[in-house]
Amino acid sequence: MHSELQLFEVVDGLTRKKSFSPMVWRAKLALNHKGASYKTIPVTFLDIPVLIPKVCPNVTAPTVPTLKIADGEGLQDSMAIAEYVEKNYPKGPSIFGTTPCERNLQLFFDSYVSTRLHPAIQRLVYIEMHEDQDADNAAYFKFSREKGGKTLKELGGDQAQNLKELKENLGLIHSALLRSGGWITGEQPGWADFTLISAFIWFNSFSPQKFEEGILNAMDDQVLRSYWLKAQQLIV
Ligand SMILES: N[C@@H](CCC(=O)N[C@@H](CS)C(=O)NCC(=O)O)C(=O)O
Repeated sequence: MHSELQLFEVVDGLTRKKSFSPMVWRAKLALNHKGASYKTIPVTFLDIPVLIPKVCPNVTAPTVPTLKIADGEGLQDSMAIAEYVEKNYPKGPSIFGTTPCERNLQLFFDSYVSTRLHPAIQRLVYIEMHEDQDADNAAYFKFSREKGGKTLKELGGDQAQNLKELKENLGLIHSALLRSGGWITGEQPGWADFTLISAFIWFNSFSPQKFEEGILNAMDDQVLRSYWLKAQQLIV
């Protein structure tokens, strides 16, 4: 059963090589952590609603990540995928920790990353995400994001303010890393780390310069840079 796992991941429309979605990366880091063997299926934004239901007909409102877990059966949602590998690959280190307390704190951290870092990162990369698409995917991206009436530039807002917000919200993460001296979850990385690293991958994929300024150089020490360097071993 395990050998047929297929992970749909969204890639940029220009090179079709850059896997950038933070939610896909959460799933990939969880699969890798458990040593699960899987194949990645790169798709562009426009491929998502066409290709995923073809392979996984049970997925009616497709998004990435989707993991094909059996013939015709897809599992949607990064958290559901992580839960699936945690349960089906009992060997190796745990993703969520071994006690309800560890799990709960990691989910709290997940919420912190999703609500305190993602919005500012999203505003910082709207333009670059659009620029890195081919014409059709660029038109889709612009149309879908501008539905609410604001242009991509307006959605991006004040870039200096976004960087300021990011820095403020990184403070607690920086303190946690300083205390742990390693991963957020201690000696082994876990779900909390996967959420943080995935947000960093997304940001760095579209704007290495703003990532350098907004994350790596946000604090006066090397804590975040060392963490990012350490995370490279997981990004495969
Ligand atoms: N909660 C879901 C989020 C899934 C989701 O929204 N994925 C985005 C990419 S990060 C997507 O598929 N977007 C398709 C689109 O924008 O057309 C998860 O964690 O997997």
